[in-house]
Amino acid sequence: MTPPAKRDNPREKNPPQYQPDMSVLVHRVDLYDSGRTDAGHNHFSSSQNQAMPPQSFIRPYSFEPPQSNYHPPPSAVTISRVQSHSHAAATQNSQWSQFPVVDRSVPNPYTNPKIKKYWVQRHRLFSRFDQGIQLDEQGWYSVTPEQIADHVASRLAELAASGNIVVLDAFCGCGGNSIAFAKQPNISVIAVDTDRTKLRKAAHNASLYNIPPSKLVFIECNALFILEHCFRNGEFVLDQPIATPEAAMAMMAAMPPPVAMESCQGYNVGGIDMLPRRIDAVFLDPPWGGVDYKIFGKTGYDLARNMRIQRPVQAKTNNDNDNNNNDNGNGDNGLDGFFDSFQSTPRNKQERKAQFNSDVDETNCVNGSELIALAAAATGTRWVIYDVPRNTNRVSLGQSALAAGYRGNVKMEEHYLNGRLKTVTAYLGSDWSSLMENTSVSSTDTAQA
Ligand code: MGP
Repeated sequence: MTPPAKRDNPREKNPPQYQPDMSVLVHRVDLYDSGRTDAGHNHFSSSQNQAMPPQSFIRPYSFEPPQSNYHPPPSAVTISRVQSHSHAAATQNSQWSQFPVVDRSVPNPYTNPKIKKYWVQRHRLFSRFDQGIQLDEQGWYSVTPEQIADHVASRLAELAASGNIVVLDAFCGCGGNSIAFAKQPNISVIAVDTDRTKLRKAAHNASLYNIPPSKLVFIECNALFILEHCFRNGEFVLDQPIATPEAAMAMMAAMPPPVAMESCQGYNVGGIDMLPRRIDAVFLDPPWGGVDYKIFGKTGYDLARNMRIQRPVQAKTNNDNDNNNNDNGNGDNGLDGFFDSFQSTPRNKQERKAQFNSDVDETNCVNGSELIALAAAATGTRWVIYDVPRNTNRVSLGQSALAAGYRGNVKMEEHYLNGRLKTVTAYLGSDWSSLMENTSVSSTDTAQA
């Protein structure tokens, strides 16, 4: 396969002669509709590899409690492309070669024509789609294709190697990633979403994969409340004394109203009273702002500037809020806002950029960089797995990781399906410097100063 074109970047010719605070290690994983997996593929030639910097340029991983006044400069981050030896061998999962993964045989039943591109890929999203998978329209565009979700879940299972762990899936949606995590023998899942109808669909979908109900619990709540108030260093703290009256007031103001508990296909679906005493890892697959995320260009999506997650909107009355409330934490109050971006007449790039996240209440949200800090503080392990847009600026990821307290290195895994970049996942909270044996500095992102 032809190597991807690289922009001329002076840092490639003159690799940095210092140890950066943070190295973003970019690691390509190739997955195919045939089920072939080529994890650790490196598309740079050996001559480029000969120009690689010494391993000592990468600091080992560590974590320091974040300081509120620390704003890491772009120069604190380097980007390196890595190849893994341990996963370099191709493997084959026969399941994927058994059915047409891109399937045009059944016409798209949805009235919205934009669903078509996802509809033909429905077996990629869920191999058991034909058994009755349920998705809402938002689910169609945001669910992680099953092969990728399984791959990410297997990476977390590897991290956990010696023990059983609990992962909090903060933005569960219709359940693609939660199901993949729960398939792993050593992972249990707390699946969170603000929208109960999504949780019901996720429970239904989990039942199609025969996930034992003991491994998967569904919580209706805004994930920000859980990350900010319910867990600290992995422990449940909502019932602990609160340090200051101000913190107590903030917590009380954010406290979600009680919600009903129900059983869906044997799975418990309810409120924060069902949270466990401990979580080990946080998985983040948040709303990126709708399908327009690509307007920021190939490497232009900045986590701090472009991602907005809405905090809970309070003070709803019983009349306008029931179990099916539409505050989905996306800043779009349900599907309407999102589908405006699907259905409105095409706008020029400038207008689309200006419109991006325009319906979010800027006084009541966190950005995609702050989200990392919240998740890191909630876990004891600092394991945070973060699905970010494929055009995420890698320097912005490195800066966000530094601001959250991470030092040394993070891994940014690029998932290619049939040779085409589909999704990107960042793994924070582990030392990846061992991946650096065959490395080329390949920084093409520029800091969004
Ligand atoms: P895509 O970019 O909309 O599709 O989403 P595709 O087929 O690569 O687009 P094309 O127009 O370039 O051909 C690719 C994948 O990204 C989806 O399958 C989802 O897994 C994920 N994804 C897309 N969006 C818009 C979101 C989002 O807002 N949030 C999350 N968490 N994932 C998303």
